[in-house]
Amino acid sequence: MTSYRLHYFPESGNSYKLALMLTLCGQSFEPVWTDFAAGVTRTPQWRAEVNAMGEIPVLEEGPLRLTQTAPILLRLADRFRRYNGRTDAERFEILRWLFWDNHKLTGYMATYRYLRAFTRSPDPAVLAFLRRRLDDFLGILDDHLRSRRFVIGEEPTIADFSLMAYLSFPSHESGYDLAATHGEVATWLTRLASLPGWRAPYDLLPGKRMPCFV
Ligand SMILES: N[C@@H](CCC(=O)N[C@@H](CS)C(=O)NCC(=O)O)C(=O)O
Repeated sequence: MTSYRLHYFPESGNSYKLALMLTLCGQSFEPVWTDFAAGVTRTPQWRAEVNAMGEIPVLEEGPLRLTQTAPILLRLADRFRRYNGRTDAERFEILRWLFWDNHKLTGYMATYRYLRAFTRSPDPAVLAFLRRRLDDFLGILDDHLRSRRFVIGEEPTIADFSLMAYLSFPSHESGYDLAATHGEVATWLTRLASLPGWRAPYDLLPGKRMPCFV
């Protein structure tokens, strides 16, 4: 049986993507809490020993140290034969949405939420810029979900787990009331939260939290 260790911090939606996927695949993992707020991931030592890209999460799989959630999700989906799509066309769609999520939805939401909730006095102009972009991205996802139960179609895949991660944290952190503004996204999140074994982010990612200013 493979042993997993996940380097994470509780507010990290990227860590949640992996924690949720492992959990839904029936795998346990050892949580390795990392003091992101104190700048541990910026230290030369951490970059030399844990992740040269300076990012959380890092997943240790036995002797391997893996980074970047998209290829890790693909690897886990292959290994456990779950949430991977059934056809080449579906797998192409999964890749398409994983790339879009990393560049657009997660990329902007992670930055926006972090600045808004976990820094003391964020620049209002920066927040306004990021929010305008996010309004557009959430609208795109909302339109896409109008005619589908899940992102790729009728069954959940790793594309759902990637896209949903940052939207699954308490709404006061992002300031988005999705039920009011993006009803299809809100319904899809409820559908995913009812998958057997689903757990909320702060349930799966325990430990000391950062001060939240909102
Ligand atoms: N594309 C990466 C994104 C990882 C990422 O940006 N992680 C954040 C924390 S959730 C981070 O470590 N940021 C540090 C930085 O941007 O300097 C992935 O999917 O793993």
